[in-house]
Amino acid sequence: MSNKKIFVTQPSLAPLEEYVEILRGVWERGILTHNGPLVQQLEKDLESKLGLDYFTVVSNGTIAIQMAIKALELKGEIITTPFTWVATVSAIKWEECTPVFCDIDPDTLNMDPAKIEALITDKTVAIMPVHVFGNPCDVEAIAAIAQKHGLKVIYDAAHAIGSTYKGNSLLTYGDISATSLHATKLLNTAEGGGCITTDAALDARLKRIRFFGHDENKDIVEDGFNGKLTEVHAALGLANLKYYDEVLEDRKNKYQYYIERLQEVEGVRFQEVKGGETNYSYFPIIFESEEQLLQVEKALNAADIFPRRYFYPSVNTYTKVVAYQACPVSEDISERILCLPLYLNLKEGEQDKICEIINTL
Ligand code: T4K
Repeated sequence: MSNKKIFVTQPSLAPLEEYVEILRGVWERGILTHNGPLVQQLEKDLESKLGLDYFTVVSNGTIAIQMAIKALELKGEIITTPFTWVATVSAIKWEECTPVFCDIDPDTLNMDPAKIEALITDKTVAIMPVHVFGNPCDVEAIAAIAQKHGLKVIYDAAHAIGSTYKGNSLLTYGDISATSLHATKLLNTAEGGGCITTDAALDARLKRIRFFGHDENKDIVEDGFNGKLTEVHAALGLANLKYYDEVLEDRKNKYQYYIERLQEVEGVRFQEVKGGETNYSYFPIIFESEEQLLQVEKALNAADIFPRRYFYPSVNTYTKVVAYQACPVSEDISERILCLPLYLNLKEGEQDKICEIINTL
């Protein structure tokens, strides 16, 4: 085995020649952006591959969340999870809403639906859960609470392309799902993202917001901004999409192999997937203590293996950005969770080495 460094992830990339072949058309047309033919093709192909009504591709996953908030005209408090990447919360803040943190379920790592209602006030306008590491939230319980209180639901589905619930793409749930096509995600356009909805009028609005608020005559009819994806990025998405099934299957196998090899390790447990199917996009392990985590991390780093502490620290503790609200479960889990390397090019011998190091500590 080579001594190359092993990171938490590596982008899944189609063969370069296939990407270049798609780019040839971009060069010929000279259309680089502004809802070009490849962006439209990518949207159509994603809709049919994932069984979605409307997928509007955008320039990144953070903008997708902001666009969802804008399209639903939300102003007020948004109940979200502290166990996430900071982008969930910064998007809420950039849209001048206030994040209110709901603690998580210690097993699924998703927002605990039983804790939502106590946080609802007369200022609450929406719930924004995250399908953490692609693990489906309890979408039915969340929909019932939202309906009872007249709230919108936006899913931060940054990790969730490929996850399903009752056989449907997880992205079909909520008023809007906002996903990411970042380099580190299951399907990538280098940078990119998308807003998914089942509502045609809402989708048309999202497309206007993405493009400065223009209508088809270039009149300004919305408070829009620039959320466009370029043709060069869409080309990469189209090239990579051809390998989507292979990537998903490979991750599933590697995810299950980790479970087999690590389930006997003392003091270690895994994220619980209930009521749906994950896309196996991350492999988090939860230790008994931060001390145990640090010991494992140190041993892996010494072998040039670099897992990541997703998500650490818990976002409610970023006091330069948010007012602290206690979320003891998220704060506790954040300190003792580590995501192991998981990607298409991770070799069997490399995965064995990771498991051996963890097993022998
Ligand atoms: N909501 C949630 C729940 C999210 O997790 C995210 C993003 C968002 C919203 C916002 O979506 P975007 O606006 O990003 O589309 C990464 C990603 O930058 C970020 O997209 C992701 N979540 C977050 C969980 O992870 P870092 O700081 O860990 O990335 P970095 O550069 O350390 O990369 C991790 C490893 O991946 C590296 O060790 C090497 C490898 N890598 C990375 C890049 C960028 C490559 O091999 N090639 C690459 O091009 O944030």
